[in-house]
Amino acid sequence: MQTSVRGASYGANDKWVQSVCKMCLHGCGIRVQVRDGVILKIEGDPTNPDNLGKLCAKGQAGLMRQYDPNRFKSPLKRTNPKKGPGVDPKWEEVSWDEALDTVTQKLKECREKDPRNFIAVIGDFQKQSNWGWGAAYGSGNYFRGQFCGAAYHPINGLLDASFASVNDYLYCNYWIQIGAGDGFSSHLHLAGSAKRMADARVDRGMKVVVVEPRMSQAAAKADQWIPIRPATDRAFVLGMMNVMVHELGQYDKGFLKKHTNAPYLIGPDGYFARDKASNKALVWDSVENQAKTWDDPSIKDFALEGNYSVNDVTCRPGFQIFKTMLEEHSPERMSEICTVPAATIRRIAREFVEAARIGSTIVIEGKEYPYRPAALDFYRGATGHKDGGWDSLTYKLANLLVGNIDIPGGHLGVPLDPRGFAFWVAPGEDGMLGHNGVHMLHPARPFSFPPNTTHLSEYFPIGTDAGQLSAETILNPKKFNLNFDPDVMMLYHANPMWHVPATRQVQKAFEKMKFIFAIDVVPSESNEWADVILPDHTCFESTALVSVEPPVVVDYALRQPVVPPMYNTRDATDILTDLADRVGFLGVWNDLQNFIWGLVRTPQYMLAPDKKYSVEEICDRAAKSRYGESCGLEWFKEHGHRVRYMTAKEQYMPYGELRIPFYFDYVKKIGDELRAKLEPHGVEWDYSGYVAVPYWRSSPVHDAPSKYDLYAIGFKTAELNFAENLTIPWIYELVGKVPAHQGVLINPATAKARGISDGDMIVIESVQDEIIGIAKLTEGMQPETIGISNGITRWVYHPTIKARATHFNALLPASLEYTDYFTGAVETTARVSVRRLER
Ligand SMILES: Nc1nc2c(c(=O)[nH]1)N[C@H]1C(S)=C(S)[C@@H](COP(=O)(O)OP(=O)(O)OC[C@H]3O[C@@H](n4cnc5c(=O)[nH]c(N)nc54)[C@H](O)[C@@H]3O)O[C@H]1N2
Ligand SMILES: Nc1nc2c(c(=O)[nH]1)N[C@H]1C(S)=C(S)[C@@H](COP(=O)(O)OP(=O)(O)OC[C@H]3O[C@@H](n4cnc5c(=O)[nH]c(N)nc54)[C@H](O)[C@@H]3O)O[C@H]1N2
Ligand code: SF4
Ligand SMILES: [Mo]
Repeated sequence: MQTSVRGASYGANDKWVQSVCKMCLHGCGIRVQVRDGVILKIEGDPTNPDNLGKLCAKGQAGLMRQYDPNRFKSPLKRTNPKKGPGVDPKWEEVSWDEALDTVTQKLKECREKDPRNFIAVIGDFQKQSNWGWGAAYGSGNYFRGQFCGAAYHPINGLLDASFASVNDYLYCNYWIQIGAGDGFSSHLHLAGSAKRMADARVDRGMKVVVVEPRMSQAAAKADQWIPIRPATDRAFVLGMMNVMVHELGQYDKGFLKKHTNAPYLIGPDGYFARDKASNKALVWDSVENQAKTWDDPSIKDFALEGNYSVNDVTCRPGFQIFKTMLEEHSPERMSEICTVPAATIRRIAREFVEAARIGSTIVIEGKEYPYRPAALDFYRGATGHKDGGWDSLTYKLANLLVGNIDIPGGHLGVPLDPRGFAFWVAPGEDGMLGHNGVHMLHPARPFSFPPNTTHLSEYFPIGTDAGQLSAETILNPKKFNLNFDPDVMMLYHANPMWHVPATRQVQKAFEKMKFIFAIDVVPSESNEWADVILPDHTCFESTALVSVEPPVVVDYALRQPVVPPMYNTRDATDILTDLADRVGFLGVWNDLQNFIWGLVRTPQYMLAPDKKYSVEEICDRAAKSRYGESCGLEWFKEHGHRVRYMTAKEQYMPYGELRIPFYFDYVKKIGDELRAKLEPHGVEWDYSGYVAVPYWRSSPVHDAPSKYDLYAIGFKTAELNFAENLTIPWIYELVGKVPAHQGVLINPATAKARGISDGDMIVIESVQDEIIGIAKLTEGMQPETIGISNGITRWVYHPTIKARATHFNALLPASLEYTDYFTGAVETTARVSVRRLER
C-alpha cells in the first residue's frame, strides 16, 4: 500500500493519471486515481503551478458526472415529434451510422440551399479550436448570450493586446473588486486564484474592497463591502477619478506622459493634431511652449493639460479632455446615481491612490520596474451592461491614472495565447501599440450589407459577438435585413435555452428550427429539443490540449483519457471531423485547424486537406509544432503538462516602449467608419457609444417605467459552473445548504414594505416577462436589488434537479435597445417589480 498526497490509500492495481479538470472552463491540473478501470478519486496535481494541488468542489464532483446514470450512452433519435419545455423526446437508441447519416443529410440540404441558415451554438471552452466549425461549414451565426466578455475582451485588447485581465496576485496590496468573483468564487482558475488571494492577504496583509449590490463570497470575506445600485459602477469610479484628479491632484503623471497617449494633442475633430510636414501626431512641450511631434527627442516636458493653438485651431491633450469631462462627475452627483455615499467615494479614492505608491520602484528578476501595489479588478457584474464598453473603459482609466497597467502590483493583462504577449504585441501608428483584433476569438468579420449573420456581427467591428440578438433576428429576419432564414441548429456543449436572455423568445426561435442536433453528455433545457443526440465522451474519456492562461502561470496541459469510454460515445472533435467529411468540407475544416493551431508555421505538421485526423493526431501535431518533434502527445501523456510560472519579462510592461491608449481615438475612428458604411443603407443605428472618453449617462435599465422599482441581478458561485453541474448530486446537495441558493434574495426592509415574509412565493415581473420564486430574506442585499443565484434557475428533467426554476434570464430583453451598440454586450440587470403571490 502507498499513500497519496491527501492520504487516500491505494492498492497495487491502482494508477494515478495526470489530466486536466473540465468541471469549469479553466483546466486546473488533476491526478486521477483509477482502480480496475474505475475512477476512485480526483485530486489537484501538485506538480501543476496553476492550482498548486488544489481543487474546488466542482472539480471533486467530476467523479459523479462520469458515473451519472442519466448520461447519454448512445446516439439517440427523437421519436416524439412534439417539442417543448419538459416534453419527453422519447429517445430511441440508434447506431452512429444512422445518427450521422441523418445529421449529414440535413446539413447537406441546408448547405445547398444557403449555409447561413445553419446556426452552430458552441460552448466548449477547452476545445476552442472547435469553435470555427460553423464558419468552416459556411455560417458565421452566433447564438449565445453575451453576458460576459462582450464589453470586456475588446477593451482589454485595445488597451494592451490582452484578452482578459486581473490584478497582480503576487504584488498587489490594495485590491478593489467590482462585480467579479476573482480569487473567491469565479472567473480565472478559481482553485489556484483562491489560494493566491488568501496568501496575499495573510502574507502581505493585502486589503480587499468589494463593490457589489450583493454580499457575494468576495464581499463576505473582504475588508470592506460597498453595496451599490446595480449597473451604476461606472458612476462610482467616475466619482473616484474626479476626486483623484480634481480634489487630490494625485495621479501618475510620469506614467501618463511616458507610456500613454494622454499628452497627444487632440484637434476639434476629436483626432490627433498632426504635424503638417510629417503627418506625425503632435504633443505640447510645456517647457519650450511649442508643439512638437510625439517622438521629437528635444521634448523637455509633455503637457497633460491646457488649450493650445496649433495649425490655427485649438487643440488639447487627451488628458485635458478627460479632466474636463470629469468636472461633471462630482462625488455628490455620482453618489445620487450609484447610492454609495460621497464620503465613501472620496475615502476609497484616497486609499486607492495612496496605496498605489506612485513613484516607487521594485526590482524583480534583476530588473527595475515601477511598483504600483493598488489595482481595480472587474468583470461580468461590472460590465454586463447596456453601456458595458464605457464601463470597461472607465475601470481601465482608473488603473491608468495610478500608472499600474501591466506593472508589478497593478492591473495585469491576460494574453489569449500561451505564447503570451510576445505573439500579440506589435507596433501601431504614432508610437502606439497596434490593434490586432486579439479580443475576438476569430478574425473580425468584414462589413457587409445585408448582414450575413443572425447576430449582425458585421455591424460590431470591435465588439465581441452579440449573440443575444439572434433571439430577435431569427424570429424577424426581414426586419433586420437578413436575406436568409435559419432553420437548422447544432448545440455543442451549449445550453442557450438556459443561458441566453429573453427565454420565451429563445423558445420561439427553437420552435422555428426544422432540425436540431446536439453534441452533449447529459440532458439539458436545450438538448431536450434535439432531433438527434450525438453523445460526447466525458472529460475523463476524451483528449484535448488545453491552454492554461495566466494569472501567474502559462502554457499547455493535456486532458487525456483516464478510463476507457464507458458507453457508445465519441470524442466531440472526432464527431465534428467526421461530419465535415460527410458533408463535404473536410478541406476547409483541416485548413482552419492549421490556422488555429499555428501549424501553418511548421509545414511538416500541417493537416492535409483530404485526410481525416483523429483528435489525438491533431493534438500531437499541435504539440510538436510548438515544442518540437520530441514533445508530442506521448510526451504530454507521460508528463501531463508544461504549465510554468510566467517570467517577469513576459508579464510586466509587455508593451515596452510602445504607448498604450488613455484617449481612445481608435474607438471613435471605428465608429466614424461604421457610420460611413452603414448610413447609405438607411439602417437606423446608434453610434453614440463610439467615443474616445467615456462618461456617465443613463440607459433603459435606469430609465425603466416607475412600476419596476427594483433591480434584479444573477450571479455565479464557487461551487457552480453556470448552473450546469447542478445535475451532479454532490453539488446539488451542497447548493441545498448554501444560504445564497435558498431562494430569491431580498433585503428584509424591501420585503416588509411589500408584505413579503421569508419563504413566501413571490412574482417577479420585468418589461420582458414574469417569473415565480421563493423569497429568501437577507441583509446581504442592497435594498433596491434582488438576487437570483444560478443555483435556482434550472428546469430540465434530470432526477437530481427538483423544480427550482426561477429562471432569471426570462426577465432580460435580448433586443438592440438593451444591447451596447459599441461592444455588443447585453444588459444583464433587469428592472423588476416584486409582489407576494396570492393563492
Ligand atoms: N465558479 C465559477 N467560475 C467561473 C464560471 C462559473 O460559472 N462558475 N464561469 C466562467 C465564465 S464563462 C465567466 S464569464 C466568469 C465570470 O466571472 P464573474 O464576472 O466573476 O461572475 P459573475 O458571478 O457572473 O459576476 C460577478 C459578480 O457580479 C455581481 N453583480 C451583478 N450585477 C452587478 C452590478 O451591476 N454591479 C456590480 N458591482 N456587481 C454586480 C454578482 O453578484 C457577482 O458576484 O467566470 C468564469 N469562472
Ligand atoms: N442566468 C445566467 N445566465 C448566464 C450566466 C449566468 O451566470 N447566469 N452566465 C453567462 C455566461 S458568462 C456564459 S459564458 C454562458 C454559458 O452558457 P453555456 O455555454 O450554455 O454553458 P453551460 O451551462 O456550461 O452549458 C454547457 C452545456 O455543455 C454540456 N456539457 C458539459 N460537459 C460537456 C462535455 O464534456 N461535452 C459536451 N459536448 N458537452 C458538455 C452541459 O450538459 C451543458 O448543457 O451563460 C451565460 N448566461
Ligand atoms: S476551478 Fe474547479 S472546476 Fe474549474 S478547472 Fe479548477 S478545479 Fe476544475
Ligand atoms: Mo462567460
